[in-house]
Amino acid sequence: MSEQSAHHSPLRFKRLLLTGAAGGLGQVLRPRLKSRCDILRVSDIADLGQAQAGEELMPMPLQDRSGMQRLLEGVDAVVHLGGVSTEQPFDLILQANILGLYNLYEAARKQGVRRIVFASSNHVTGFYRQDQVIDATMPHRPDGYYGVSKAFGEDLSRFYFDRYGIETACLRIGSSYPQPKDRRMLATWLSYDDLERLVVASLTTPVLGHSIVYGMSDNTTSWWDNTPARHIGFRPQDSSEKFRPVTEARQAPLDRNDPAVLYQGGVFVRTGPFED
Ligand code: 15L
Repeated sequence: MSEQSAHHSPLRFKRLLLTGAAGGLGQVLRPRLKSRCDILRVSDIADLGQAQAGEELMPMPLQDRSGMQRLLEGVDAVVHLGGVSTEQPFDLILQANILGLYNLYEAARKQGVRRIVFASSNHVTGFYRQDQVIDATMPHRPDGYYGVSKAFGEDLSRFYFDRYGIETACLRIGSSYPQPKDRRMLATWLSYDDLERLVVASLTTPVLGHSIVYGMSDNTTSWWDNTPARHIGFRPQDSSEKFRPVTEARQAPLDRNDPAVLYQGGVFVRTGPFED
């Protein structure tokens, strides 16, 4: 198969690793990724349930450095959703998202894994305002320790690409749920089908390099310009617009002095404090 024709085909991997497989988006992607590979290795520290056909269960804390080496052994590519996914005290984030990410990339380097799809987050740029349209070339403005840890992940993965050629797609996922939960999510919503499209495009595009892409559906209101990531070939097919009437009716009028209304990160910009 030529590199060109591989671009949009349902490329089959021998073994894919999905971390965070028991989490919200891990549960969504687990069956969908299984159809793209012979063996899906699934990992988490939470309960993974029964192994389905073609699955290998390998629970592993991201902090376990030697365990992470075993986790990445024999793997063709990784979809890394593992770690802390909300704002939390720094020490929790440090273990999973900073030390854990270092362990993952060191394991990838030593085990010869050449491509990683990393669940970054829109909270890397959460302190841009909701009246700004930004793209991935603009400076980070994290809205908490969680956003800072994802910014670290984007830089760490760039370093592993520049020095070792390990390709990474940093997915700055917006809000991936069955439907938007509030007005903010009319801009940030990513449908599950578009999430799958984004992950599959990131896994299969012939030349990924180190790329940063916002994970959002084709929403009418949008704060993010994905032009710098067009080479990935992600073309969202869904839109939050059909949920606008019900979403707006459910929510009280917005208080424009509320930082959660002003800034793209929403309530994340005023979560905490966790220090005394
Ligand atoms: C995230 O990064 C979180 O993982 C998720 O729980 C959502 O809150 C999302 O961002 C969001 O910004 O809506």
